[in-house]
Amino acid sequence: MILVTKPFLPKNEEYIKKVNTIFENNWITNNGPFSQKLEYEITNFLEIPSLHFLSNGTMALHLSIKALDLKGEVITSPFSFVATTTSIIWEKCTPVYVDIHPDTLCIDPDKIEAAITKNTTAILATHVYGIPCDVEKIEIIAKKHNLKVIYDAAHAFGVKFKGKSLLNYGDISTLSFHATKLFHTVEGGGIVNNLGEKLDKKITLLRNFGFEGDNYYLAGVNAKNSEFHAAMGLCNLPYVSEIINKRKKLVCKYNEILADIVQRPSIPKETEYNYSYYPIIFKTAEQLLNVQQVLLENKIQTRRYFFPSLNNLPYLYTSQYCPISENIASRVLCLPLYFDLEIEMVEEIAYKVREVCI
Ligand code: T4K
Repeated sequence: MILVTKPFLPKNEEYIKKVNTIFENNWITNNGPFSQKLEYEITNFLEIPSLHFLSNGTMALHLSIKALDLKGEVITSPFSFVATTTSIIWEKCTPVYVDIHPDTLCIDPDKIEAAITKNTTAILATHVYGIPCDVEKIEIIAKKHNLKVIYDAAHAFGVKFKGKSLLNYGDISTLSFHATKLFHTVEGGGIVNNLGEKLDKKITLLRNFGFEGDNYYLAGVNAKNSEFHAAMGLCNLPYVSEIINKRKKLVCKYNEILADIVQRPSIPKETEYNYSYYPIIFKTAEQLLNVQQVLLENKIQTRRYFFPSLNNLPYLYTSQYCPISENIASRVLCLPLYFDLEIEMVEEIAYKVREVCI
């Protein structure tokens, strides 16, 4: 079976060497030396102010909402992984969906202002597939209406926009270091805070039950990660550029074969992209289902990232209409893309897709 993705793994002995050090240190979690080193290395690698290493990308979203003390309505994208919405709901805020732009598939900034009410406190938008949201327009709107901005940047590790890390835009960006991501720590996530030291301190407390020594400052949670996870991150980080380059080659090959028959989201100018997924948009949902079935019969797994459009989740209190997102979500399919994938496999997959479509 060719899977839709496959975790990158470093050389066995590189990881074992780090595990041996963990055994020697006898320090296995709670902000140990590898966790601190990983935070330092990622901060340097991505050129960001700092990184809070967390248990996963979902906790990164939860802690961001808590840290900013958000209440009321949070404007968000209907086209994302479900965690973007569930974090808003778990934090007792109301998700208000603003439809996406049909080219980038990110929230459409020109539709945000119409959704702002007196209860709106923030915008939580996803750089879906690592494609930058229109961060400049969003910043202007947020400033005008005094809103906080969180970017769900789970897919955006290594993406640059206008020469700087995409994570440096907005008040906070959240990352996922899940096994399926191009950089991973098995399970893991991160917060990049652009609002300075005071908020950094709050996030550090929130991650660790809200206490320090004998002082209990606020109601925190356990969102720490372990030394074993950090060790995996330290092993994987040096490969990130190679991983992105390989993905780029695979994506170019897919594009070469498929460009004239399927639609693809567009990457804004001045973006250094990371090739984190390979989504294609079919003419109809029926065509998508046909292709998916044929590929499956040929032992090729694909995924409907992201379906359904989140505004249609069955547990929402109100129904909100996002026609573009609903339409795209019904027609978008991600093809296999990962470091170990051979160019010949990409050719095989892409020609199968072609066969069904024409
Ligand atoms: N925000 C956004 C925008 C996100 O996309 C995500 C997560 C989050 C927030 C939350 O971050 P985390 O809390 O997860 O850190 C996957 C991932 O679990 C999830 O991290 C990811 N986004 C989402 C888009 O996809 P599934 O349920 O599709 O994963 P799963 O287990 O079906 O894996 C996909 C394929 O990968 C498998 O068919 C085979 C392969 N695989 C997977 C694993 C775990 C392997 O070969 N080996 C493995 O160990 O959710």
